[in-house]
Amino acid sequence: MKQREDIISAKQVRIKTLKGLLFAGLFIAACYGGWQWLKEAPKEQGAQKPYRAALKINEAIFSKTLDDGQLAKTYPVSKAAKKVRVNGLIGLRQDIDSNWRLEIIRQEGDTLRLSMDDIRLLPKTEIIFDFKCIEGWSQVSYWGGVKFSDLVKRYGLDAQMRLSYTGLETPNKQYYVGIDNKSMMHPQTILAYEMNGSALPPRNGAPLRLIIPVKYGVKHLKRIGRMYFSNTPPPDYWHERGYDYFCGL
Ligand SMILES: Nc1nc2c(c(=O)[nH]1)N[C@H]1C(S)=C(S)[C@@H](COP(=O)(O)O)O[C@H]1N2
Ligand SMILES: [Mo]
Repeated sequence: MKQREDIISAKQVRIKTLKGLLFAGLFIAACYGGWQWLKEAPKEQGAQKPYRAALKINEAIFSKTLDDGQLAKTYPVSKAAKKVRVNGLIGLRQDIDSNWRLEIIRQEGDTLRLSMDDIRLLPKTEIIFDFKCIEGWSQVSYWGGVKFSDLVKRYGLDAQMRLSYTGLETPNKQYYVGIDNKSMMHPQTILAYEMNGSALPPRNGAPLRLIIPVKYGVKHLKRIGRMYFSNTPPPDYWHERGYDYFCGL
């Protein structure tokens, strides 16, 4: 009898070991399969669909926080960097056209063309905030210009703002971004023509650049040439290279 019990338990041990191996095998196969699935999942706007889905969840959460009318933190002038970094010169490598105008495409075939003199007629706003680049640096900087929402009011762009997005591009179209209109209409979003109280230097985006403190640096397009409006997300340079579209803070 004793002997028989020993045989049974030895058998059970063998079965247990086999079961263990089987589960380990299945687990490894499942991990490998899951990884393959992620790797080969169809791409959506530059990222595998499952990753893009995760980014979309982020976007949903962060656009909610914006709903509270949240303002970016501001600083006293004394905290502003005297030497402002220059980062990203895509679309800025040619001379500024002396005939530059801000082109606002109200709709196809209807373009508003504003000179810097037209833009300076609007009330001037200043902001000092912590400018954050997605590459990991940040710097308190000081900008002056016009609130985008003031320009919308002055030129009656309400119908355009009822669409979901604004597209902005450099005059040569080499750099371009798309921005949700809720962020465009944020009270701290400005079209800037001054930095540290002086004329905006060419490499920081003269004659006119976007300053949008609720977004990472990538969206602060320098040397705006054209703006247009749509319900579908406009093409976005860094989004096409895998970055989050919303880029909210
Ligand atoms: N036209 C244009 N605008 C641009 C870029 C660019 O390469 N070209 N780079 C962006 C990035 S990634 C950052 S961090 C900021 C940097 O602004 P700054 O050079 O004034 O510091 O500009 C943004 N706007
Ligand atoms: Mo950046």
